[in-house]
Amino acid sequence: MEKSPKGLRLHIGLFGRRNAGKSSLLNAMTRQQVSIVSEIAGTTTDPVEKPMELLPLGPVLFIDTAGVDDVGALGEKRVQKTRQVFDRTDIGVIVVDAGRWDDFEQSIADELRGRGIPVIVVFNKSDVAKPSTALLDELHGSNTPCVEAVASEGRGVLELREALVKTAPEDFVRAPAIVADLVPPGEMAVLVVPIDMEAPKGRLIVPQVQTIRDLLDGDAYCMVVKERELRDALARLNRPPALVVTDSQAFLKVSADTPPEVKLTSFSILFARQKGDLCQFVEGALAIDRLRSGDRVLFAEACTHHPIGDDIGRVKIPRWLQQYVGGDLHITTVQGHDFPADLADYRLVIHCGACMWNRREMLTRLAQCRRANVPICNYGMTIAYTLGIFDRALSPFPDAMETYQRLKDDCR
Ligand SMILES: Nc1nc2c(ncn2[C@@H]2O[C@H](COP(=O)(O)OP(=O)(O)OP(=O)(O)O)[C@@H](O)[C@H]2O)c(=O)[nH]1
Ligand code: SF4
Ligand SMILES: [Mg+2]
Repeated sequence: MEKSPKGLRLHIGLFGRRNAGKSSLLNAMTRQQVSIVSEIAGTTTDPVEKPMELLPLGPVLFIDTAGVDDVGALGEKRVQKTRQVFDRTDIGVIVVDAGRWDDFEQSIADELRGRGIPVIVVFNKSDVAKPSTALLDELHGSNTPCVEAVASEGRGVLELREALVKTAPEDFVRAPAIVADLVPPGEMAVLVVPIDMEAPKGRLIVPQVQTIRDLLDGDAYCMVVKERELRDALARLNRPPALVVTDSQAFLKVSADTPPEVKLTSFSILFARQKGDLCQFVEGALAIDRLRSGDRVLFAEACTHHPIGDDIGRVKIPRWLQQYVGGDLHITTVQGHDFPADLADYRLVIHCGACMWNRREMLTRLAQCRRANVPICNYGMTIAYTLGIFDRALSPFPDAMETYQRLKDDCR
């Protein structure tokens, strides 16, 4: 969990006056007693660093600082140390004590902004007092994300996580490879591309093209076949490919035609990893087992294409899912950037591969689902799960496999 070098971590500085609840917020975010909390102002004297994996963002480093409203000789040293934290902060979180925003908070905000560091304001102790509307309006006016929290009770943690995902500089939301890390240089991947009614005329679709490009960038190579020719094509190779990637719709046939020792996954799962968080989708897949007839399921597609015939998101997956559940589900479909603000009614969200989106948008949706406590899965993983080939489809991804095994064991 703490394998990433410190330099690659997103550094999140927690600033604010003494006793505002900075240490309480850090403990709530990490769900550990990392930093000492007390009612005595000035408890934290030196910056406290805590590396953690903040899903879905990745490795981060929280830096809890001493309250910088300190005065006096000792205070000055603390102020100095805290100010040094500005130098290594990628995102500054200003923790506000019960709505109190004075020159002091304003000066931290100015300093951070002056350095080009994005700012998030956490209005802590919102059980005691809330910020004024005028202040909120002003902060919204300057596009500063604001979060209400009661850190001592863990409230506001998910909202802060979401704000961090939205605010993180682009470099930190940079996507992992599509496939190049799974196929070493000089090795081959076989891509299975059905040419059916849904295939556009005269070209391949974006995920297929991007996968080919990523393999070439990684000095690997590939063979592209339709599912009918796969068995014959594999038989011609004098050594097995490093990976087979199929369109999800051909999963069953491709799984049957690919020798068990060859790793197999789908384009949709590759993109689920690149755009989002496979482990959260694994949790979502396991939620399929808890679905009951009549439950509401939200299907979300990033593109606004017109569905045709046996459309994957409109017809096929709903059919497989209902067969698996053994009853009718109440299915709603949304497209494009429309996504319900209130997800509470849904038992599961099933998302397309989001290949046309940037990672940040997908991560924001994942954070939204997590906050609403609604599981989310994606098309490819739902198909693999309902068809009973989930283990196989996850075999190239050890982290996701581990999450799957752990959650399965927890369910027992
Ligand atoms: N009512 C209420 N109390 C809180 C909340 N968050 C923290 N506290 C309490 O406020 C006090 C100070 O919390 P800390 O987390 O130590 O504050 P800090 O900002 O780290 O303080 P220094 O390290 O002294 O700068 C403790 O008694 C906490 O239990 C909250 O949301 N509501
Ligand atoms: S973004 Fe979604 S709907 Fe659009 S092509 Fe990719 S997977 Fe399909
Ligand atoms: Mg503290």
